[in-house]
Amino acid sequence: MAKEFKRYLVTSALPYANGPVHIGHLAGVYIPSDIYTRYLRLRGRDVISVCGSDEHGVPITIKARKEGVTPQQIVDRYHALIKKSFEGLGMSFDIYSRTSSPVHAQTASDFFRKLYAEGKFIEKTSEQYYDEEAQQFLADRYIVGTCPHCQNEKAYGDQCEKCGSTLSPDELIAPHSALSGSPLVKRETKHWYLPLDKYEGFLREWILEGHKEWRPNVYGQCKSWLDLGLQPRAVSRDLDWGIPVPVEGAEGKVLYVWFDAPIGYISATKELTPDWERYWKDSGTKMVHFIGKDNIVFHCIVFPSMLKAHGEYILPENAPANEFLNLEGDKISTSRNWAVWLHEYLDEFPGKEDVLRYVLCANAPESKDNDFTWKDFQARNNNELVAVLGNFVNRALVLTQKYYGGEVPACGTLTDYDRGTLAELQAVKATLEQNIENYRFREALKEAMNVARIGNKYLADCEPWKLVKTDPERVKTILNIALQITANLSIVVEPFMPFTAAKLLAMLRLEPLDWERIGATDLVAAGHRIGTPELL
Ligand code: B3M
Ligand code: ZN
Repeated sequence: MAKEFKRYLVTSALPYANGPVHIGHLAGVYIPSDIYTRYLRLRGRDVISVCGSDEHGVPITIKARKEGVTPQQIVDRYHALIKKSFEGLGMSFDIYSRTSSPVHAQTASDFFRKLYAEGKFIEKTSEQYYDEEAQQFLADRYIVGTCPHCQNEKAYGDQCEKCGSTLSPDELIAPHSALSGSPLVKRETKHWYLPLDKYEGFLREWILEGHKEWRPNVYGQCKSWLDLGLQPRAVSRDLDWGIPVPVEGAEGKVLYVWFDAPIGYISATKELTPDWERYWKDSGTKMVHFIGKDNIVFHCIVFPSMLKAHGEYILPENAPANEFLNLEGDKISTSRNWAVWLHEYLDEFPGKEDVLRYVLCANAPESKDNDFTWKDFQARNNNELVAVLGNFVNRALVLTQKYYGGEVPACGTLTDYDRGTLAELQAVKATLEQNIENYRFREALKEAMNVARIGNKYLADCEPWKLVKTDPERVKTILNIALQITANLSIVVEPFMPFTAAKLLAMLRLEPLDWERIGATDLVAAGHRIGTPELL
């Protein structure tokens, strides 16, 4: 029997504030998260959804240096852009915060201090590359040299973008500083490490035994990390941008971005509600992380080890990570500007938010990488949204307008065909709920759209526009049923296409309907006057 939960805590990966959000982020993380959260709200569950900008890390300092501005200016620009574009797409987080906030600095520092005070870290001094001219230690990305594999002279200390090899600075030929160009020297530096190896036993038990229900791609990745054996992981960096390490002798050192960022979920919850501890510390909470596959190790291995080390927090119940979405057959890349940026889509396709939400859910890379093409976008819009959903709703409303001046006709005696149609409608709710509860959002969307398919078929089979001459009484029943199906649509599409749900309710002139009413055939009362139909 699945464990009963009192409340839900939905987290979505904090987008780096060094660029806009693109369709890969949406398909991978944010649309699934919003569907799940909206569904839980419709069912009246106690749910909060937290997100925010991830504003630390080396890529932000690199972008700032390239543009000759400060990291704060970079994160201010992109935090605002991301927040606005999420709102534009109907992302319904309860809070969209940011990790440069004071509450987060305090929360992350307290978290570090507790682990430090309880001796959970290893302190280790090691030699790191140092730029004497720039007077600073160099993160791998700040080291350039010739790639030993493909002779690319602009290879970085962590990877060569030309041949894709993962590198370490020692492998580079003639390594030098990307800051000043000066040759590298090594200098001693102290860092703090989380001994992940000490948590292997706990992780094996918690994941491999306790969460066999996790998605195969997530479970499999955790298993291979554990089978490879975990190493201590540095939780601090020699950087001037980030949260200062809050202990003596740590001048010029900040918390490693992947140590501080997940704690951003906690600080965002603190900013959202004084009741935050009920969500984070009570075992009655179901916490679900929505992430992309490149974040699995941080959300299923590192962050749970941090939470375990801290001792006061719950652990995630699931992390249904999606695979990657490609664009026109090529990997989406911010640096190569190969992406469909959300803010540009919203500018160029006003009023089409739900088309993007629909296509990205229908094509979501839930179990394998998938491809986004504009051809497919257009095909799905025309053949599914317009031809099925739009066509059905338009006929139901226009015919009601035309035959009854917009007044809902009374439903007469049902035929067997009507009863068969309504039985199909009643079967949707359970399947829809099952798919959403199990994070199968593509299947769930198909089920929601099935209501439109049922309606479309019903009208096409009954042909009220022909019958109206010979059997006007029968047509009243047909249109009454068509309007009940339209009202059902306004409920089932809400998690996926909230803008369309609102339009349907406006055209029917109804208040939002309760999720539990899915399948009902008395949602629109006879005599009720509907509004003017508009094309969806
Ligand atoms: N900032 C986003 C990424 O890896 C990263 C997620 C943090 S979630 C705590 O794309
Ligand atoms: Zn190379």
